[in-house]
Amino acid sequence: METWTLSLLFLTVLLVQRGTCGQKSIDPTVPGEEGTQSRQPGPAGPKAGRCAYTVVVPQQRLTGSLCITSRGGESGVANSSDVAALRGELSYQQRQLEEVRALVGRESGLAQEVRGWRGENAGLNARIAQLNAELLQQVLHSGEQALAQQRLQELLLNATTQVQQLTVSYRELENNYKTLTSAMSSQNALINRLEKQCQRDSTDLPQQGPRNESPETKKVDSDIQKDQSVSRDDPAAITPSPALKASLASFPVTKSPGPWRDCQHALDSGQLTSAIYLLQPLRTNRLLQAWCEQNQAHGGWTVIQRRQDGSVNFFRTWEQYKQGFGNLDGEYWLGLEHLYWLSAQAVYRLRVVLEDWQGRQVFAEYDSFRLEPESDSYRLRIGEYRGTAGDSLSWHNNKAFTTLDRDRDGYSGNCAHYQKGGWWYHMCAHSNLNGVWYRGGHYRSRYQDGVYWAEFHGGSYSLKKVAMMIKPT
Ligand SMILES: [Ca+2]
Repeated sequence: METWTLSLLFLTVLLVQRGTCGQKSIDPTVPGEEGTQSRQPGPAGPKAGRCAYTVVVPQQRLTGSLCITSRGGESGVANSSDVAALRGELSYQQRQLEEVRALVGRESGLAQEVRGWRGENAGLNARIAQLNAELLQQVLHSGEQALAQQRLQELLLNATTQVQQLTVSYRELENNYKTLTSAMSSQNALINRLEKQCQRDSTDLPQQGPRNESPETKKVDSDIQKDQSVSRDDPAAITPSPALKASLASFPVTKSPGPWRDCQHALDSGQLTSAIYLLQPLRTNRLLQAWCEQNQAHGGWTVIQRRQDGSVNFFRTWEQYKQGFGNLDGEYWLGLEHLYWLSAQAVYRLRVVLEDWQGRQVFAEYDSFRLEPESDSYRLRIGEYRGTAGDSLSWHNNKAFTTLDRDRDGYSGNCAHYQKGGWWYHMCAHSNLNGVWYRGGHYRSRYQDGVYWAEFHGGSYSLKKVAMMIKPT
């Protein structure tokens, strides 16, 4: 642009000079930024005083160099017409120059504007670069977030899988438990049938005085308490037939005539020996056998529960807890139904006798004891405590009985499952005398399932000997 401007100025100067030598005009508007002008040396001799100009324009506009030659009048003296023509030409050139100057002014304005735009452009470029950097950072950040989310999803997936596996395991356990319960029930039924068969066989035998029975026979005879009872629905049971009486009397350890209302009744009738006695509560047709404790604490105690060597499993079903189980001269449970009828015939008190592994004996007595009927889940009703063991049963007062197959406790699960017994569980137990008999006192178990009385050595100490007995007040 500047070169073009200078070229135009130079041309103007030349034209002004030409005014003095009577040159012909050339077209100064011929475009071409690169165009050059050169003054050719004038001819010598007679042609001196005349001017000749050569204007070279870019070849891309014109083909080849353009040489314009103008000669003055033949006479070599400028006349007035030539001067007028030159003046006209000069004024024309001046106008052209003004236009060019205006153009130059506009061009410089445009150049400034362009420079301004360039500056703005640089600012915009910097801003775009900054935005790019921010965008990149955000992309990277969002990538990290996506990774974290993916990790969370994986964790969630793992947890879900574990829960599903646990559910499957739990269902398997449940099925196994049902199978075991079913097997236990069927075995129990089989034992009942065998014992009934045994009873019938012994009834059919002629009475020939004391039999020389094997220890196994003796054990079976005294094993399951329920087989010593007779259903009220059986008409023959209202008055025991001589044959039945004979069969019951044939138990070697049951030497007293009976039946007695309870052990106090037997004691009052002169039965002073602690042994198994035949009992029949008032207003019932039930005949049952129980161990009578006639020496301890003034005697007359009907033993309803006993633990002493872990020989009997107390993790039993409702039906078994209802009817009773175990060995009358060893560990046994008298049966909730028997307990109900016994405790319904008078006001009874309960005595719990405990012995630890160092031989220390303590007791807990409750001045009243009775059970509600089965329709109320043999709910426990006990009175005031007194004794040396501490009171670990009042917390269970007014609670229903719970077994592994009948949950009547106040806990969301079944306490019998954890405590491994049947009891008047609350949430769950301060006493668990039907739990697992562990040898040696302190035991290790996942659950608090030992034979314990919390007020005496706590819940993680399994007692050596335990007995529950009742007696009318
Ligand atoms: Ca429960």
